[in-house]
Amino acid sequence: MYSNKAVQNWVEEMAKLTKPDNIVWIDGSEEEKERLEKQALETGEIIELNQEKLPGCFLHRTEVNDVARVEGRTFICTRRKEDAGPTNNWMDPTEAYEKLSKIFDGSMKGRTMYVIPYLMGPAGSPFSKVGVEVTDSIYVVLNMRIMTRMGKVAMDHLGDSDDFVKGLHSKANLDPENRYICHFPEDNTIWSVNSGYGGNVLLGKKCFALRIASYMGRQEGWMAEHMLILGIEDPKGNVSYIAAAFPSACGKTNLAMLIPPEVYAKEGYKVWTVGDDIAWMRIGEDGRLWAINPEAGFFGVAPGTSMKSNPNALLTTQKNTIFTNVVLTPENTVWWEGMGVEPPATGIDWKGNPWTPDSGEKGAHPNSRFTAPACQCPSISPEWENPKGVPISAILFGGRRAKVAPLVYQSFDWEHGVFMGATMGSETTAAAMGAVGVVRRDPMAMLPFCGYNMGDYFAHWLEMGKKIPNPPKIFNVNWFRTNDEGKFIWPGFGENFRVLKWILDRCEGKVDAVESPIGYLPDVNDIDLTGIEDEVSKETLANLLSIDKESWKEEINSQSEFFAKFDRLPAEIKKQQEALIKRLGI
Ligand code: O2Y
Ligand code: MN
Repeated sequence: MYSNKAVQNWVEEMAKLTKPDNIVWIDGSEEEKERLEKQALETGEIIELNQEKLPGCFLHRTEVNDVARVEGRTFICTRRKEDAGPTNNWMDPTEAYEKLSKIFDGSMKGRTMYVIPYLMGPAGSPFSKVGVEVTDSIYVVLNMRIMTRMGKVAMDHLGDSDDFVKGLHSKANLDPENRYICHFPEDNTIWSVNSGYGGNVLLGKKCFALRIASYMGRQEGWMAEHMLILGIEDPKGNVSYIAAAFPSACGKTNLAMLIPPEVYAKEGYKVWTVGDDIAWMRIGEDGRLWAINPEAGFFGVAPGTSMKSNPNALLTTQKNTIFTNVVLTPENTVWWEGMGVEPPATGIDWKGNPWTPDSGEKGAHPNSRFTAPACQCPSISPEWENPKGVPISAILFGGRRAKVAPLVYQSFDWEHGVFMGATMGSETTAAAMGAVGVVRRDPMAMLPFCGYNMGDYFAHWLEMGKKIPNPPKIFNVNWFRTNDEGKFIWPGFGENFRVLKWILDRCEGKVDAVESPIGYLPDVNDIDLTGIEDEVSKETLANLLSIDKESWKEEINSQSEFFAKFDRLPAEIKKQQEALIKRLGI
């Protein structure tokens, strides 16, 4: 047990409610990890994988109805409904505490309560913040050990302060009808019940580092964003950093771990990964925006991860990794669709049933995951744990747009950039997600993760712009333009480096741009196509950079429809849209 009285009192209160048989205080030691792994192996909660091929790796399977974040059951519980805003589910905090207390009452009977102190951000960083999660799941403890700095290090950071985020989690009986992920930003509190999966239960990630932290950031004058952070080193050894927001399923982890094309690698360019999902950003003494990755690991989606799509991610998962809902092969290794290797002739699927590749069923769940330590990533930046963070030169927004958005364009200024972020959207690809090609608006990729009214969130972005003396430049990128046959025109993956290079050249004032109604576009000669001329001709590039007025007309109507539901839309956002309409002459 730790000596912090505020933590002790709160844990006592949570134990009174959930009534566990015993309480284990997590210290984060190696000995503790081994003990917990042994217990989880005995209960079958985790399965040991082939320790020669995958040392320190385990497999976990969730309930079949508990395989993803549940946005419909995720609530922001502010005293006033309007403070949660039109894009969040809202519940009155008194009602939520009452309702959930009934579900939590005795939910840990016969179980152990684990008390996990954890630090979001590097030890000793002024950016970093402490959370304490109590949970009845060893799987959660073992994942939090990878995703956060867990145990004594967090309590040392907290000292005798009561400034920590209180997270209560219980699997209860995994009843999907009584599954709730409730956030109380006004109380620094998260209550999550009846799930055992990922984003619903690893409370440091989406719940704290985005929903609660975005609320904190607005109060305290900083930003918690759904952004990867990467560094690009030039042949002289100078490193510039980019933060980028994309909705889920747009290749954020791939971009964060990108390998430059051979022509650039030969010249000495390198890409460094600082983070793949979340950025906390503050104004530094030098007037620039500085960012840290508050996490310590990657909770990456497994299907589609291969030595071709993302070698760095795959190599990160070769040891000390927990795999969730993937195929177990006869040699006790793992497999998933899109891994780029032949499937095993037989295996056990994510549901725990015998499986063969010709069964007609997917072996791994499409949202199956790996939880892997960031420090194992071959491209991890030497600066990734720098307590000062890294200075951000450019912010990127993007999504999947078949026609409307060009490959890349730059905003005219910060306010225009905020408008670009506010109008971000992605077109649906899989029939399972509803109609194909429908735009899902996802401002700054924060729609499911903003802990307060999204209109106020836009206002916060605009306010930050006034306070940052030397702000990052803002860009929009789109890797997903398609031709008339529906095929992607831009090769993507490592080739995206060519676009990043133009972006950094713009930041450094090394290259001119073409002014267009939507922003600054590259001249067709300024995106280097050396080595891919066969795939992307100058003409193709010109097509990738073209603007189709009819598509923009539709786009603006769709933006207006989305904005219509906002009760607190800053006037500046409407003003930006009107200016765009005027520039387009539509
Ligand atoms: O479904 C989940 O619980 C995971 S979702 C996720 C995981 C890692 C990083 N990003 C996301 C996301 O949905 O943005
Ligand atoms: Mn994410």
